[in-house]
Amino acid sequence: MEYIKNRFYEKAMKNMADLQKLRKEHGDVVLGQVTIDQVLSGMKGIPALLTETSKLDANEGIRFRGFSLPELQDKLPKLDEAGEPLPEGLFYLMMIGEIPEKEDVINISKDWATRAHVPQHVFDVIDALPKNSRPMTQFSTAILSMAYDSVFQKAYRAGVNKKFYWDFMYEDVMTLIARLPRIAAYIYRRIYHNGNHIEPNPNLDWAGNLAHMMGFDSTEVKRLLRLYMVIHADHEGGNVSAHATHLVGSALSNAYYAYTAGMVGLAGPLHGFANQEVMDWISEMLEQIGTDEPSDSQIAAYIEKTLVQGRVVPGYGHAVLRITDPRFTVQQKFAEKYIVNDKLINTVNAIYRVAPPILEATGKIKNPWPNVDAFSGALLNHYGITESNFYTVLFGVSRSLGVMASLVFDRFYGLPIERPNSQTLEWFLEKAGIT
Ligand code: FCX
Repeated sequence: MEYIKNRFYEKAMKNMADLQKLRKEHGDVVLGQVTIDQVLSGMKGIPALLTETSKLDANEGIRFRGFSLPELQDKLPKLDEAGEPLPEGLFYLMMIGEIPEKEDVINISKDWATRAHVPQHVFDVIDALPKNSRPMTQFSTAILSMAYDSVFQKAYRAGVNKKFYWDFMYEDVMTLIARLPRIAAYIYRRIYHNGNHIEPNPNLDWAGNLAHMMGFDSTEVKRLLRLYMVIHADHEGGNVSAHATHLVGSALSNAYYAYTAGMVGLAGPLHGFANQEVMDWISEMLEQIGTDEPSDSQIAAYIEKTLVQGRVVPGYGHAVLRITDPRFTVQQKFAEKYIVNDKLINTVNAIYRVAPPILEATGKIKNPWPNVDAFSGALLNHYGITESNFYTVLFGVSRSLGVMASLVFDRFYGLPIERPNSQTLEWFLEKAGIT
């Protein structure tokens, strides 16, 4: 499938002249001021990264190469018109910058199917871990164990010219993405189905095959996982998983190392692990209230209690967004379209009615609205994927699409090693005129 690589080259090459001009002739343009508050609040709002694949607007949500999620649901190729778009199409869009034809998407499916073979040693590594080690630990360890296969690393050691780095990185990225459904499904079947594994079906699409290997062959689950893989794929460059991948990649670490770094970041409860936390928090609430159909006032009281305990309400708030996350809304609409009267989904909707004013009233939470993680668990649960401590692995499989596409851009653009400046507390105090 060389032509996708060639198209990427042609498109990205056009940007190279602009990038070089920016660096050579406009490098001294001032982008803004940096305040102490920005540094001490996690570098929020500082334009510090170049990321092509998607852009997040605080008041509108994510756009992939200019397209919003509802636009992509309409425009990206689907296997059947009533279904959801294929994540392969989103990957094409992020890489090339154009909506693909159906043929392009099918070609990516085939390309990934031909690369999907996972070496035996990866399964051996997974099997060597305790069965009760966290799914994200097993997933990250498995990815790391594939670094051995990196063609980028081999090429680098063989002394390849730096202008060809991206080509080898592209090969690693495509292979890594292709293998993820098998690895994720292997971990799922190992932990929850006594190691009763299901072989891949190379005729299926990437997400469809993941559903199949996890043990779900219905149209409904395949449709859900295709949507899931699209909406979690990317959220511009500054989030923990994307930034960690980019940072580690900037040391010319191979794609397996860089993606593992992203995944161990995703495993944190303030990031991708929030999708499990939401489920734990809701079941704890239902258990304490003693019903699976809580009233709005019971939910309100539980939220207040959570805040008093100094805990976060998982699935709510965001470092950038200041509205209901469109990824939440897309899932809510999916539920409205396909699901009738699911008690857990009713509870998620009730929390959405009740939580924002309470969170807003704290006066400190900048975004009282739900994020992607507030809904995803309830949908998976509805279709029988009930093992919530596996959910972050699904997030991780999807996130590969964005962070790995970005890694190819990073090497194509020849972005340098990342090395921001750090200062001591004394320095900040001096700057503030306190000492
Ligand atoms: N519940 C309780 N307190 C919250 C909160 C929530 N949902 N969201 C923010 N806060 C608190 C912060 O903890 C912080 O408290 P502090 O001043 O005592 O330290 C204060 O409000 C200001 O935080 P804010 O600037 O609004 O938010 P941050 O950018 O610091 O953090 C996250 C953003 C997403 C980490 C935060 O809203 C949070 O912890 N949410 C719950 C966890 C979650 O859902 N994470 C998933 C996010 C995302 F979608 C993803 O990556 O998957």
